[in-house]
Amino acid sequence: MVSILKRLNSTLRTQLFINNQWVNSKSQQTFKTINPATEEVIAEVQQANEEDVDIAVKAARKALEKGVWSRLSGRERGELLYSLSKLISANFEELAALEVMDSGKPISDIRNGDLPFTIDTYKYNAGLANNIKGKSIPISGPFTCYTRYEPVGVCAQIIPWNYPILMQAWKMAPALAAGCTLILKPAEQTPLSALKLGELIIKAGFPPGVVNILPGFGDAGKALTLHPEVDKIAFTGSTEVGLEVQKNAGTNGLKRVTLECGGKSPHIIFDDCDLENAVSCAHFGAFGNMGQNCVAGSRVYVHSKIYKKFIDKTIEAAKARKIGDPMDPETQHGPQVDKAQMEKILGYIEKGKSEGAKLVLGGNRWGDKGYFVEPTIFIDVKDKMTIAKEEIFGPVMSILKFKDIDDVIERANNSPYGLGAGVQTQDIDKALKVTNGIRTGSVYVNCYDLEIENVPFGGYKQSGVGRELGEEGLYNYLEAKTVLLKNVNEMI
Ligand code: TXE
Repeated sequence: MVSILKRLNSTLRTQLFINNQWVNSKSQQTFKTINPATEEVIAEVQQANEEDVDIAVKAARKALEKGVWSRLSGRERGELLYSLSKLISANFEELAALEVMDSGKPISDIRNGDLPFTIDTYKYNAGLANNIKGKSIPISGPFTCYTRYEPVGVCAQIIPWNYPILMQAWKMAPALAAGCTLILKPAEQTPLSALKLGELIIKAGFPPGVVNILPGFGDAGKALTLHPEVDKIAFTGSTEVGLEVQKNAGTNGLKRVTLECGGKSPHIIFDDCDLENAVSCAHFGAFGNMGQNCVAGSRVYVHSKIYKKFIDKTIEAAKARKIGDPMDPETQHGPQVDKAQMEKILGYIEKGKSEGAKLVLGGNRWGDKGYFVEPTIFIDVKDKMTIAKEEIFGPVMSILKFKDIDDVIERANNSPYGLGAGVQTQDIDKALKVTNGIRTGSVYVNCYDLEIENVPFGGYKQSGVGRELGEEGLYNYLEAKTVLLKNVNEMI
C-alpha cells in the first residue's frame, strides 16, 4: 500500500497540525496506525495529549479573536471552502488510497460515495457561507428589531473511524462556513486522511489557527471537551462517550453540544413491497460499510406473508457479496476497522446463537489475516434478544417476523435509539402511517441510508442531539444576536 502512495507521490503526514504548522506532540509520544486488511503498521503518528490540546485551542482562540476568519465576508470564506473542495478533487486518488489503507473501506465505496460526498459537502457549505441571513422582526413601538448570526466561536470536533474523511467534512465545512475556528480530533484508528487535509488547508490559503488537527485518543478528546476556551463541541461516536461528552461540556463553562451517536435502526418490509428493491435496500442497509454505520438497518422486520421468500433472496444476495482486498475495485466488503471491533462483533454473533436466534449465513471471521467478518444473517430473532437491542456495528442482519402494522411500529419504536428507519411498501397510507409513527431522525421509504449534503441528518432519543448537513447543520455553528434599535426621533 505504501508503494501506491509512492507512485502517487504522496507524503504521509504523521504530525500534529497546529497553526498551519506540522509539529510533534509535546510528550513526543506516538501511536501506530494499522492497515486492517493486512494487520501491518502503516505509520507511527504523533499522539496529542492535554498539553497539545491547550496549544491548539489557544491557536484557534487567537485566530478567532483576531478575526482573520470570522471577519472575512461570507463570500470570501465560501471561496476558500470552494478552493478546498477543488484541492480534494485534485488529490482524489491519493486521498482514496490513504482512506482504504487506514480504514479498510473498499475503494469503490470511497470513489463512488465518501469522496464525492465530501467534495459536495464543502461545495454546499461554500455556497451557504454567503447566505447566512438574520430576520427583520416587526415589533410594537418606536423600535426596529433584527437578528444577525455570528460564529459560535472555537469548536472542538471529535470524529469516528467509520467515515473518516466524510465525517471531517460534515464537521469542518459548516463550522468554517459560519466563521468559526476549530480543532478536529480524528479517531485513533484512522488519522491519515484527516492529516492529509491539513496539507490542503495550507494550500487553499486558510489563515493559521483556523483549522487545527490533533490525532490522538479519547484523553485528547476529553481534554477538548473540558477546555474552558472551547465554545462548542461536535461529536460523532458511541452513545456511551456521547453521554460523557455532554456531561464534560458543562464542567468548565456552558459549551454548545451536538452529538451524533449510535443506532439500532428498524427496516420494515411489508408484503406489498417491490421485493427485489426491498432485498437490495435491506442488504445495503445492513452490510454497507461492513455494517459500521450509525444508521445501519440492523433490525429487519419482515411481514409473515413474504417471510420465507425475503429470507431466501436475502441469503442469496449476501452470498454474492464480494469479500477481499479493499484496494480491489471489485471488492464490496472489506475488513472491520480493528481487532477490537472484529472481536466485539464475533461476540455478538455468539450471543445471538446462545440466545436462540437461528444463524442462516456466515457467523465467522473470514480468512486469518485482516479483521474480516462474513456477512451474517440471523432469522427468527426476537425483540428481547441482545442482537435485536444493542448496536453491533458489524455485518450482522437480524430478521424478525411481524403481522400487524400497529404492532410493528410499536416494536420498532421500542428502542433507546432513534436515528433512522426504513419502510418498504407500495401503499402510500402504510408508508405515511409508519413515517409519522416512528420516532427517528430520518425515515427512508423504498430506499435506505440516503444522506445528502443539503438534507438534515441526526437522531432522536439516545442517537443524538442536533442535526448535521443542510441549513440546520450550519446554524449549529452560529449564535443569533438580537438587535433592538429605538427610533428616538421618530415615533411610528
Ligand atoms: O467509539 P468512541 P469507538 C459505536 C459503535 C462502536 C462503538 C465503539 O457501536 O462499536 O461506538 O467505537 C473519541 N471524550 N460507534 O470506541 O469511543 C475517540 O477517540 C471525548 C458509532 O471507536 O465513541 C474517537 O475520536 N472523546 C459511531 C471518538 O471519540 C472521546 C461511530 C469516537 O470514539 C472520549 C463510531 C472521551 N471520553 C462508533 N473517548 C457513529 N455514531 O457512527 C473516546 N473519544
